[in-house]
Amino acid sequence: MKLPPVDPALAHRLPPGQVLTERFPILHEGDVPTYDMSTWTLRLFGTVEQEVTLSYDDVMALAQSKMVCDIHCVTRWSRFDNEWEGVRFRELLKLVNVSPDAKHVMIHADYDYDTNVPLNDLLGDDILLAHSFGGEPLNAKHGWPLRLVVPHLYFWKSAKWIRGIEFMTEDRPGFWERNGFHNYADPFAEQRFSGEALPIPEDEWEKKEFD
Ligand SMILES: Nc1nc2c(c(=O)[nH]1)N[C@H]1C(S)=C(S)[C@@H](COP(=O)(O)O)O[C@H]1N2
Ligand SMILES: [Mo]
Repeated sequence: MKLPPVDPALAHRLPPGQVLTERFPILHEGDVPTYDMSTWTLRLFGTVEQEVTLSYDDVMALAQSKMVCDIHCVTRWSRFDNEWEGVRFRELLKLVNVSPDAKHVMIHADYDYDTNVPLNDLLGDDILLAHSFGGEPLNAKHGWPLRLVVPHLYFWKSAKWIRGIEFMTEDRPGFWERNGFHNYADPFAEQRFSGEALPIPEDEWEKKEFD
């Protein structure tokens, strides 16, 4: 499918090598989890003074924020103006006393997914643990009940179905970062791979499920 060229007024928002879509592709490894929300937890651990385990009600009782952002997947699709609602990542820092030498974070998600992000990259207004998208609860395939959204990095860093946040003094690679993808993943710098380019067909994402 040939997509129309991007409106020149919006072109600066499209990173190099990306194609704009209005659809919302669904991409993940493994199955979509189902949860009993009475037992669902989000665990904050690692280099913290006290570990905390939050219930879904605990998460919903934290300050709620809305944010609109563009998203950029390494498989070359970008989608503009996505509306999210949830809890800012930095709100969590008030719950655990993070050690001053914690510089990195590992996001743990179902099933067996993880991704690493520098702590500094998670402190902005636009970094959310999102439970809603476009004014509706997230659907199961896009990460309900809770996903991270990190707009300024490729979308694999925005883990769906998050269950744990580990604060770390040393960096460690997550799932895609161990499998040839870039450790930091800035889409505007085209940081797709850690070494040689991996063979991802340019139209692969068009064959995925959408909604
Ligand atoms: N738990 C989990 N989160 C995940 C993934 C995954 O496999 N498991 N895939 C990532 C990748 S590669 C992308 S591009 C986005 C896709 O999010 P979407 O399905 O809402 O478009 O989720 C990310 N989060
Ligand atoms: Mo992805």
